[in-house]
Amino acid sequence: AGWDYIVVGAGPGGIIAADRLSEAGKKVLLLERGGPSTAQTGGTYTPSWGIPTNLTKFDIPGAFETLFGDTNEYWWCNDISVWAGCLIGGGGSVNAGLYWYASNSDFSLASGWPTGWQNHTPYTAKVSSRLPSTDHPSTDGKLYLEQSSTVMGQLLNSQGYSQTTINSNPNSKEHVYGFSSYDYLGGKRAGPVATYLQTALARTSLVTLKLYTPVTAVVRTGGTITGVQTNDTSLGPNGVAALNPGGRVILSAGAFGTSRILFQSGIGPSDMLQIVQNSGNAAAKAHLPPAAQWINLPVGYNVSDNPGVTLVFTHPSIDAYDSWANAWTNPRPADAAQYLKNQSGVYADASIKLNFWRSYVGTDHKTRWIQGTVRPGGVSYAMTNFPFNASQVLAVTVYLSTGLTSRGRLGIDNNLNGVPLVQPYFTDPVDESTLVTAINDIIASVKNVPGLKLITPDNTTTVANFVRTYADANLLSNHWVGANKVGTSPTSAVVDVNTKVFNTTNLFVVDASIIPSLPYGNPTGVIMSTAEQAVAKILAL
Ligand code: 6FA
Repeated sequence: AGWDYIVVGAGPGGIIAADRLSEAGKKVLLLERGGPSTAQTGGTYTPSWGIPTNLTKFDIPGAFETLFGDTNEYWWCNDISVWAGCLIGGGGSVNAGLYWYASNSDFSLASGWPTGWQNHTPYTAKVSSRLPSTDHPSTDGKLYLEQSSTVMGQLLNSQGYSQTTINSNPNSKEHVYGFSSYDYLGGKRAGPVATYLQTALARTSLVTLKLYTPVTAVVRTGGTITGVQTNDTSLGPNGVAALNPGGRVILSAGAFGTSRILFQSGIGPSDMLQIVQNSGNAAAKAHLPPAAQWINLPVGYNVSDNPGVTLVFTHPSIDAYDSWANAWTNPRPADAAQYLKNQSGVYADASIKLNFWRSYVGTDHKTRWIQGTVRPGGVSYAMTNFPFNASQVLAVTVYLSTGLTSRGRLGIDNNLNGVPLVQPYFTDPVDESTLVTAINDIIASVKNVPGLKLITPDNTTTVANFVRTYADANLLSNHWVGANKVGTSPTSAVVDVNTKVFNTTNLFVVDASIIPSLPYGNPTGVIMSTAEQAVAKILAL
């Protein structure tokens, strides 16, 4: 028996697709290359201090910073050169969990969406009803470790910002700040894994989830897909999982993962397909269709990611929490005990406490938004010749978001690893100058907050030089969008308005890569709304 739908990748996009398709009575195979994440999914990576506990590294919000720099980081994709999650939930299981409901601007024509996508409200409402956000994640309703919010709130007030509950007003991002909004429930990471995936898996006669099952390519005759190539012969001869007649494949393997599957399926720019053809990977080579069947589309172009530059300060009121260095291996006993008892306290929250937004008009007269995030700690961002007290450090990362004009390109290298080919940061110098202006504005207000000291950048550099020399690896924010963007023409887009790959009959993409440009904030809220709307369009075809 075959499948009505094969969904490749169990990240935010793929999970929502699998749930809504099975809700509509479709038989769905959900293929995920990684393994379990949270305890609910069978994950077992618990801290030594949690005895006995079923709270894993992926469940505990306060463990977020410790995902970087652990001894065996099996959760990161080992064949993508930037951070990407390869486990159930994808990036949603390893990210900070910052979660912003979509705004009208996020789906506007000006943001590059084609006509037909602007009425996002019902889909955004579906997401928020399945997964409400919280800006008070601790189960006792209190905020913890909020000194950095107080300090930066003072600075922002002096610049005419006002405080708001961000997700109560998704459309207002002008001179506002508010507490971080997260996709946590009950003091634990939730995301689509805790909600949509559970309803999908409850439809046992319709949904099959296979873990540790990487898809290398789709199997196709011309533009018609008949199945997908896996490593699992229990799914079909030679590991090919077959579609039912009229069936469809949905790629939800993330920006780098989906693009690679397309290249290995003979879909994309010829330079990428030639890398597959000439590769030492015999299986990938063997599954690549002959050149006469290649489909030329701009897969991997048009990518953006928020460039972020981190300023480091000290203030006597701050508890830097050892910059989270001991949060996994050697926690403060009272905080660990409190969290284990009822998922309250410091550990019920990730490091980022406050977020702020405003717009700038650049020298090209275009409007760009900046988002700022505020966290206690962040000593690793300090590059300074000033002496400072590490236990009083706070870090403010300033990102460019909606309206940024730089674009890069992603692809594969000769080992078929996913890589940025052209970094998406500051290819337009006005992006850079706008970010410099925004940072200068923040720095100009440091004097308004008694006791606040800027340590990075220090007095050996100018802000402009600091930003210009900031390493790409540090500008990176892991919010890749646009590689398979939605549009109306195969010369400039990869999927059509129904998210179908151009020049195919039954291949779709539903993940971050179809989003044409960056939303106001961290993208998962917009990715989930996009997935809801995409599935509705696909089912209506
Ligand atoms: N986004 C937010 O909204 N808030 C945040 O706080 C935030 N922080 C981070 C962050 O701290 C890090 C370190 C990273 C990496 C990302 C962050 N993001 C944040 C971005 C957000 O997580 C991503 O934008 C979002 O997860 C993208 O969702 P997608 O559905 O497009 O794709 P994923 O990469 O999440 O999932 C792809 C899945 O496919 C994975 O489970 C992967 O294992 C699987 N897969 C890949 N290739 C496959 C293959 N060939 N076969 C089968 N499965 C495959």
